[in-house]
Amino acid sequence: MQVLFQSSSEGTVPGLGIIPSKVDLFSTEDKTVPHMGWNSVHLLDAPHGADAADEGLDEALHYYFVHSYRAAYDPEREPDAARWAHSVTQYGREVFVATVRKDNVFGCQFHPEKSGDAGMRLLDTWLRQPATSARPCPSPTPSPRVPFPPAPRDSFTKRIIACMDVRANDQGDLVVTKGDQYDVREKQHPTGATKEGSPSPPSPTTTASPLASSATVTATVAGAVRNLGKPVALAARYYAAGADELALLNITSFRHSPLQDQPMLAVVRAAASNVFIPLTIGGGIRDTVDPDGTPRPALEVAGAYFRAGADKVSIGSEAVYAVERLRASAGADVDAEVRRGDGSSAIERIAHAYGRQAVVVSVDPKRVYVDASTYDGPRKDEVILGSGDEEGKAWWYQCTVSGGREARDLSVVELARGAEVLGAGEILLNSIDRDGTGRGFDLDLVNLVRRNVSIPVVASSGAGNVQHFVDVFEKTGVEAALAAGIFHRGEVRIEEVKESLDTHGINARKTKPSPWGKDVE
Ligand code: 1PR
Repeated sequence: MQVLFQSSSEGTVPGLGIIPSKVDLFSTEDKTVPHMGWNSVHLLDAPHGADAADEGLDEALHYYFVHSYRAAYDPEREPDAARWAHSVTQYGREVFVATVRKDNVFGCQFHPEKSGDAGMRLLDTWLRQPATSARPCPSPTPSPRVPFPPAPRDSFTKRIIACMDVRANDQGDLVVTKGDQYDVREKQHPTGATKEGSPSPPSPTTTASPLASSATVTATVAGAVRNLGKPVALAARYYAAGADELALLNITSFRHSPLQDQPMLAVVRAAASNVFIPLTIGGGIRDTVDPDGTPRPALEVAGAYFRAGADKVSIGSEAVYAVERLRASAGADVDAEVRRGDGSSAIERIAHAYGRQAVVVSVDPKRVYVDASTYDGPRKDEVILGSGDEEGKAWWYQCTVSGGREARDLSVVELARGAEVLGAGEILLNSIDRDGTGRGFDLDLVNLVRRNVSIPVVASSGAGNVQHFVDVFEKTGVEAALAAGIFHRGEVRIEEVKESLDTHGINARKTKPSPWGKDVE
């Protein structure tokens, strides 16, 4: 859609100039940028009585947006451009063009192919009625449009993300696993129940391929990798259940992850052909070398995942090393607001090629307990004083690499800020202390990171019930919440989470049953 405009402050190359207006960066005054997530559209009155609703858009549904630049909707100052506007969306206080329409040209700012059933409906309408419902535009005497003043609150929703930690089990099959504080090996035999009250798994399926259609949970053996199902089948299940986004993390990729013969690529390809919501892929996004000695730069690895159907790549360990280098090169100026990388890190290279919205930095922090009365270390400004059942304790958050195995001399605040400077578009904030515990998100950690960056933050680790999602959205300004274990074990359904958010007045995307839903069951 943006290429139809005259120009964009995103770059210096002119647009096609068909729409007489320019595209600009969102203001960050009242919101996080990128605008990343699900929002609704407001259909404008079409000239000459054409019915915008016939064009496949539905004001009751949400569409997936992910962008930092937008075409403002300003009918008074730019009536010629506004004549193209077909629907608008509000983010924060800004109202911008969501779709444009003239004759048989239709462009949209959101991603219909990632907008679940709502997007499928739109695409279906376009394909069925290519030019027959063309608008007779431009009108010689433009009809006045109903102005769309910013509402007190936008319709941007909080996102619920289902995460699949994927690794090969001891038989070499790629399975969805789940750790307790990152330990993914079974501790007991032979019940298979990983937690009291969790469903007993059915028969063992130790030889199935990662692309098998069954999401079956397998029987367990002490010491074996915990197996909670097949990634593609689980992805399809969560899509049908109304997940807003999915994350697939290859959790052992730090060991060895040649691009050649990478089974995760096949998983992503298979998932993306059935699942029409955003997919984040993580693990092993770094410079690597294939067994035949061919170097594979991180940008090429990321590109392979994008071509397979990923929308975002998530970078863990490499982000820590990149921020360490950034801080070392900044020297005494390390805390200055304006710092820039040298362009060499994977974050910078991928963000430059694909846009910052395509780069997530996955953070694996761990608490370091200190004595608050005597601690005078470099992270004293980041020390959290415990309350409630943690009264009397104090700690700061240290970053780790290699799946939590190695702690680094970097705090979570330093990493998050550095990642934003380098060009990350989102922070996926795990907590090793809370992972798999079901004790709820670490709200201190989430608040700490949320107030230190202006990009979206995804809270992860510790969700044990629906109230934990309500708490994290009500008590922090976080944009999204991610869970794994409770969804995999069937203890909490995504639908229940959405209903509970709705009950508490928290914007959540509602899904409607549709013919497209059947494709993924
Ligand atoms: O370092 O770029 O190769 O990326 C490796 C990625 O793998 C990182 O994103 C890292 O977080 C992840 N990872 C590595 N080891 C583990 C492990 O569990 N042993 N998993 C791991 C991280 C955290 C979340 C989890 C939430 C929610 N798992 O993905 O899903 O904590 O869990 P819960 O709801 O059950 O509490 P690189």
